[in-house]
Amino acid sequence: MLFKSLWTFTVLILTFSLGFADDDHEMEEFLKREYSLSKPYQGVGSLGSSHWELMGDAMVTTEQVRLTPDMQSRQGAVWSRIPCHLKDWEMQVHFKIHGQGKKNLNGDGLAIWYTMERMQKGPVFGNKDNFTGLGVFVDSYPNEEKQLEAQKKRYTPRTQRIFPFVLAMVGNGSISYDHERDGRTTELGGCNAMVRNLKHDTFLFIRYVRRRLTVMIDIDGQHEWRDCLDIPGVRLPQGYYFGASAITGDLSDNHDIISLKLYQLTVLRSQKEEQEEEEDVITIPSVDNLELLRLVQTEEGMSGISIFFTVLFSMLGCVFLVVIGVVVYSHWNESRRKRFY
Ligand SMILES: *[C@@H]1O[C@H](CO)[C@@H](O)[C@H](O)[C@H]1NC(C)=O
Ligand SMILES: *[C@@H]1O[C@H](CO)[C@@H](O)[C@H](O)[C@H]1NC(C)=O
Ligand SMILES: [Ca+2]
Repeated sequence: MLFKSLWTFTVLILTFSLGFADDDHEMEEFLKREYSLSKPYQGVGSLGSSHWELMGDAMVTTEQVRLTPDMQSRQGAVWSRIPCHLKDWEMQVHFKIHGQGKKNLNGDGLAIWYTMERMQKGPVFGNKDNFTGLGVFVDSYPNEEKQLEAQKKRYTPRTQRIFPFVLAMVGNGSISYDHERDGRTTELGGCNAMVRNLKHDTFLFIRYVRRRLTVMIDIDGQHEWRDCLDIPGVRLPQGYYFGASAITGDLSDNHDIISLKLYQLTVLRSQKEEQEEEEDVITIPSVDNLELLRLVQTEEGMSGISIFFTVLFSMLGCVFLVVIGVVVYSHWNESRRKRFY
């Protein structure tokens, strides 16, 4: 009996450590040049030769691909010409958002795409609405939170956002991005990211492995990735296009892409997993348990760390109260005794 439970325990431990090893070590990366965009941007924007195509107001210089200049009512994009059939991948985006406008007098932001459609203008950071696939947005203007009244009614300080805000959304061709609410109604998750007018380099990292979407940012100039969102059960078909786009309105900014680096990840899969994925081919993008995800985000809204600290401080508070109680009681006891004698 003891032996049996020990055995189970060992198997459990092994499974766990293998699981972690699998995530951290047994994954190899290969830079895929055909899906990457980097200096000196050879042939980008010219007909035929390059893997990347420009659209709208986007321009190539020696230093960057400028999606929009710091001028009103512009939109631009750069799109890969080749559909991507990789199962697991990682995109490292080196970008820069900068302009003359003071804080919150700039806009509107940029987006990184993995979508069925390409080269279409539109209101969603310079891409069409009702897109099909994944969009990761760096939204630099708080459209909704500018309407102070609406904000006070809807949100407690905890659920208010600070802009620029990074947000991910999966569209299936009939889901509209609500610009006036900064995409709140369709978001999968996000984080704030003070990325504007910085001297150091800023990066965004999008990883898609085993149907798990992870977004991280490196914006403090420390060469450290900070978690932004991490969601399992994100179903994205193969054969979509990578792209980047940006838009300005009444307010503007320079939205620059310095590089897009796409890595193929080779992940070991068990035969069972392989088989399951072969039988369950994804044709329309979707996210598993979306309702549950929303519920957890809106109702709970507390991260593990904040729960930990809440519990910790509550306990410290109790201890403190007990100590105070004991001190007061003994004091009172003593003075009572004094009165007796
Ligand atoms: C797209 O998603 C919406 C909302 O989840 C759903 O109502 C709709 O049926 C989906 N459309 C397709 C084509 O799957
Ligand atoms: C997007 O989809 C919604 C819902 O299906 C529809 O009402 C709207 O007209 C569509 N918008 C565009 C621009 O296609
Ligand atoms: Ca916005």
